Parts: sequence; structure tokens; C-alpha cells
Amino acid sequence: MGAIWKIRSVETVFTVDQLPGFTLPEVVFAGRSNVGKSSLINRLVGQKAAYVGATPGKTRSINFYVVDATVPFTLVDLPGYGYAVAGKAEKEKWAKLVRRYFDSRPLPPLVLHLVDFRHGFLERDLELSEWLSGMRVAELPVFTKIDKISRGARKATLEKYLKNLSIPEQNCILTSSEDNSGIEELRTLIENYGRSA
Ligand SMILES: Nc1nc2c(ncn2[C@@H]2O[C@H](COP(=O)(O)OP(=O)(O)OP(=O)(O)O)[C@@H](O)[C@H]2O)c(=O)[nH]1
Ligand SMILES: [Mg+2]
Repeated sequence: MGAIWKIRSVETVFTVDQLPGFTLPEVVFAGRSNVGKSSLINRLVGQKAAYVGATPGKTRSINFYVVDATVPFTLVDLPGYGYAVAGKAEKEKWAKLVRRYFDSRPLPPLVLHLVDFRHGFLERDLELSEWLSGMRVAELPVFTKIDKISRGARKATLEKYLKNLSIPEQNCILTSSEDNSGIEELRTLIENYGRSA
């Protein structure tokens, strides 16, 4: 068990001028709407800090959670990528805000790209990866909702998703906010990043 995490403060950002200055190493939760970004943050911090909903597009702001741990860091909850119902204007607003967030950081944050384990990399995920790499932002895949796939099928499922991608299997973290799978592993990864950044 890692040390207990405690949220020191929360900042909700809707516009570019509200973006907070960089103070601590940052870990970003990116991924399409409804993939489970907010649920995973809640699990990691052990409290219901982020708003979770059954309909996509729940998080419309960038939320910064400053966490006190052995070494403090900030968790950054991005609004879902490509919220299905959002129109063109809403998408452009998303892109502008998120781009300005990345541009404003002196250190590239650790970006966790959350991918639903029931679906693997969908078109929208590939689009997000391309968009991030276009900004020279490196990402690490974290699968969510693995409780939806039976244990026996997980290895083959992961292999299938990674087949045509240059991502080593050992770099992937499989998580569930439902049954806590992979949560400790992810906590350790984040703490180590916080220490080394
Ligand atoms: N079974 C299962 N359901 C999950 C898991 N994580 C999230 N969910 C459900 O998936 C839905 C979306 O979760 P959120 O955490 O709000 O997803 P999000 O990525 O923050 O969504 P947006 O803010 O809309 O971009 C909710 O109904 C959650 O209860 C999981 O690990 N397992
Ligand atoms: Mg959310």
C-alpha cells in the first residue's frame, strides 16, 4: 500500500485565462467521453471529488486536483475528448483550452490516455493520440472498466488491441474503478513520476 493521498485543493477551469500556473508535477487523465476519467481519479484519491455520470460529457472543464502525498502532485481531469453531442463550436473550445493548457506547462506532464477495455482503441482514441503527438505530448495507455471483461479473456483482449500498435504490453495498465483493479499499480506509477519530475 502506498501512502494515503489527500486532496489539498481543487480548481475548475472553463477558459484559458483561468488556467493556473504550474507549481507541481502534473498527471493528466485524457480520453474520450465516458471512458471513466473522473471515476478513476475518485478511486485514486479515495473520495468523490470528480463528478461522474452515465451520460458522456459530464466533465466540461479542466479540473486540477492538488494531492498531498509523500511528494505532492496535481491530477488533471480533462473534459472528454469528442463529446458526441457537442457541436463544432464546443469541440473547438475544447481544443483551444486543452492546447493552451499543454502550451503553458514548462514540463510536459505525464499523460494517461484512458481506453475502454471493452472497445480498445476506437477512431476517436486514435484521433486523440494523433492530436497529442502533434503537440509532442507523449502518452501512456491505461485501460478502464476491465471488470466488464472476464479474467480469462483479458490477456487475449489486450494482445488483440495492441496488435498493430507499437505499444509494449508491459507498458499498459489495466484498471477498474468498480473493483479497484490496477489502482495500486497506477498510484505507484504516479508517485514515482511525482518523485522524478
Ligand atoms: N463497470 C465500470 N463502470 C465504470 C468504470 N469507470 C467508470 N464507469 C462508469 O462509466 C460512466 C462514465 O464514467 P465517468 O468517470 O464519468 O467518465 P468520464 O471519462 O469522466 O466522462 P466525461 O466526463 O463525460 O468525459 C459512469 O456511469 C461510471 O459509473 C469501471 O471501472 N467499471
Ligand atoms: Mg469526467
